[in-house]
Amino acid sequence: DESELIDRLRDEAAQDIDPEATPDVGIIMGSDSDLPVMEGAYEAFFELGFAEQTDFSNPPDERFTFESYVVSAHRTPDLMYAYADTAEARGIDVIVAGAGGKSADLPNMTASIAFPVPVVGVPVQEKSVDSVIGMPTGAPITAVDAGKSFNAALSAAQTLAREHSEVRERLVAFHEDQKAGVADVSRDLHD
Ligand code: RP5
Repeated sequence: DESELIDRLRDEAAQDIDPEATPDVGIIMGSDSDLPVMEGAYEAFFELGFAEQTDFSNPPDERFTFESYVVSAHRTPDLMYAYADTAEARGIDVIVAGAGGKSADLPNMTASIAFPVPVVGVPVQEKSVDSVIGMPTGAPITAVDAGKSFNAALSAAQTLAREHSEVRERLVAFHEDQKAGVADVSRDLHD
């Protein structure tokens, strides 16, 4: 339940774990009903060779990993606070946070609490955009357009790529593949 999860996050934050053994990215979303939209983030990370890591004590073979949780700003505000507050100590380098509705506060509140860990916000619907991006000066968030969780993951990977050349190489390969795909379609149109 919520308090067990909060205790686990606090416990993990207090452990002296090699950051290479902890998830690099945290994907969080306000409700499991956000999952169909947030699937794009998982898809992008898998495409870049990331694995999902559910357990600190049992890291997968892949070097780069993400974790994911449902965290609601309004139903579980204590969990939201604990997740954001422990992110840096738990070795999370960047957070992808999605929320929907008109009060899509998970990304923006997480960005404020987790600072300086960067947050890429995903407005799950069009009506969520203002809530995700409308931050006051001094409280930054980076955000993608409504529903563009795939891009949010790419953006998060770009942040990691500044420090990890392996992630950079994977992004460059992705970009090249994408260019080739567009060029192929273009040629087909003329055939
Ligand atoms: C938001 O409320 C969530 O991010 C979700 O998009 C929306 C509706 O949640 P459910 O009522 O479907 O759980 O906080």
